[in-house]
Amino acid sequence: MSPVKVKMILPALTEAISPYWRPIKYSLFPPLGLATIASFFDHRDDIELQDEHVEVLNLDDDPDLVVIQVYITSAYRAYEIADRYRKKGVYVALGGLHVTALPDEASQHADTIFLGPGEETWPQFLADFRNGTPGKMYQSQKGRSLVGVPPIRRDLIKRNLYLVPNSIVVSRGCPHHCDFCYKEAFFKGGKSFYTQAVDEALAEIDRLPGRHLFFLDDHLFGNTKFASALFDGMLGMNRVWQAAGTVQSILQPGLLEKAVASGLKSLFVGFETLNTENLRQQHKYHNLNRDYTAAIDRLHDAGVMINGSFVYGMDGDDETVFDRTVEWAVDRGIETATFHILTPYPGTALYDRMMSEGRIISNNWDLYDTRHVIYKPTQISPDDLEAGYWRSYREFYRWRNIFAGALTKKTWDDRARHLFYAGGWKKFEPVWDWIIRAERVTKILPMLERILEGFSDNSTPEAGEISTRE
Ligand code: B12
Ligand code: SF4
Repeated sequence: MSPVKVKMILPALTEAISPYWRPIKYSLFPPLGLATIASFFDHRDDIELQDEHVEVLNLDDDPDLVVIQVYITSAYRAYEIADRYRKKGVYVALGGLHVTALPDEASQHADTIFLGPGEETWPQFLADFRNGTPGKMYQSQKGRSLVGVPPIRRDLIKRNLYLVPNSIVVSRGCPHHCDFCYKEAFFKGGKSFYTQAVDEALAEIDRLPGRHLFFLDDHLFGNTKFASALFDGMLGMNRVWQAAGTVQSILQPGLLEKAVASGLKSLFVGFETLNTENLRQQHKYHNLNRDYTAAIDRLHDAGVMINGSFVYGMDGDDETVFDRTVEWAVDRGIETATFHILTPYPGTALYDRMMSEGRIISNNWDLYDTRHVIYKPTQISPDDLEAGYWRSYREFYRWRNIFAGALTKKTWDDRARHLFYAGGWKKFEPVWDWIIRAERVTKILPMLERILEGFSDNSTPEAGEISTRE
C-alpha cells in the first residue's frame, strides 16, 4: 500500500497558549505518548508531529490520517481540531486518558477511538486502516507489554523547544490504587503496572544525548527488581536524573542508595496530605503510618532534592490546612512544592463517589485542571479552597520561606543549591518567558544539570564534555 500522510497533534489547554500565562511548565516535556505510537508507522509514511503547547498548529493541511491525544483539560480543543479535519473528510483517530474515561463523548468527534495504552491497539488499527477496514473502537485489554516495542520516534520531536527534551518512561501505570488517580480507569481490563525489559530501557537511555534525564513514570520504584537492575545498569552512564517515587519506596532499604549512585538528584514525592483520615478515605494506604519526615531526611542526606506534591480539599481538610501544610514543607526544607485542588476525574472511584453524593458542581472539563473547585467540599467553601490554594503557592515561594527552607540544610553547598533551584524556578518567570519565546530554552539545560548536581560535586564533567554528547 502507498505511504500514509499522517498528522499527529497534542492540543494545548487554553491557558498554555495565552500570552499572560507562564509558559515554562508547558515547555518542559515533549509529547512522548504520540512519539511512542508513531514508532509503529512504516518508515515510508510521512509523519508530522505538532505540539500546540510550544508551536502554532497548521490546520490547513490535508493528511490521510489525523491522530490526536486527548487530556481532560485539552478535550474541547482536541474536539474542535478533530471536527475541523473531519469536515474536510480527513480520517480522525482519538486516544489518551480522556477518551478512555469518556468514550461516548469522544466518539462523536472521531472516526476511531482508542481506549487505554496504545502499544497493542495501534498496530492492529494501522493494519486494518491500510486494508481499508478500520474499526470504530479499539480497546486495550489483555496481553499488555512493553517488551519489544520499537524505539520512540524521537526524531519527530522538536528538541530545541523543550527544557527537558530527555523525558523518558520505562514503565506504565503503578502498583497502587488511589481513589483520585487516573490510572484505575485507564488500565481497566488488563495489567495496570508493567515495565520495559531492563536492557531495552537502558538502550533507550543510551540513545538520549546529554546528561540530564527526567523519568515520567508514575512510580519508577514500583517494581524493586526492575528498578534495582535499571539503576545498576545506569552506573557509569554519567547521568543526572529526576523522577517520581512514593514515601514507601524512599524508606525501603537499599533502593534509594542505588538510585543515588546512578545519578538521582531530585524526586517528586506524593505526600498528598498530612491527615491520616484523608489518606484512608482515598485508599492511599501505602502512605499510611509512614514517617514523612524520615523520608525527607533520608533524601536530603543522600543529596536528593524534593518536589513535594500536596492535594487540598479532601473531606478531612478545613481552612487551616493551607498554612499548616506550607509551614510543614518549609520547616522540612522541601525545595519545591506542587499544590493541587482535589479533582475527581471522570472514571475514577472518587468521581463516582462524589457523583453518587450529588457533590459534582461542574462538568466543564476546562476547569478540571487542579486549580478550580468543581465539587462541594465538606469543611471549606469553594472560594476559600481556591484562595487557600493560591496563597500556598505565594507563601511557599516567598523569599523569606525560600531562605528559611535553605537554612535547614546542613552545608553551605546544599543551602546554595536550594536557593538556586527554588528561587530560579519561581522567581524569574519573566526571564524564563523571554528565553522560551526566543526558543533558547535548551541553552538552560547545562545550568539545570549544574544546580541539580550541587556545587560541591566533583564528578561533573567539563562543559566541553557535555556539549560533545549533545
Ligand atoms: C508529563 C506530564 C505533563 C506535562 C506534559 C504532558 C505532555 N507533553 O504530554 C505537563 C507538565 C505539561 C503536564 C501538564 C498538565 N497535566 Co500532566 N502529566 C504528565 C504525566 C506525568 C506523564 C505523561 C506522559 O508522558 N506519559 C507517558 C506516555 C507514554 O503515555 P501517554 O501520554 O498516556 O500515552 C499513551 C496512552 O495514553 C496512549 N495514547 C495517548 N494518545 C493516544 C492517541 C491514540 C490515537 C492512541 C491509539 C493512543 C494514545 O498511548 C500512549 C502509549 O501507551 C502524566 C501522568 C501519566 N502517567 O500519564 C500527567 C497527567 C497526564 N497530567 C494530568 C494533568 C491533570 C495535568 C494538568 C492539568 C495539571 C495542572 N494542574 O496543570 C496540566 C495540563 C495538561 C494539558 N496540557 O492539558 C493528569 C491528566 C488527567 C486526565 N484525565 O486527563 C495526569 C494523568 C496526572 C494525574 N495523575 O492526574 N502534564
Ligand atoms: S501512587 Fe500515585 S500513580 Fe500510583 S495510584 Fe496512587 S496517585 Fe496513582
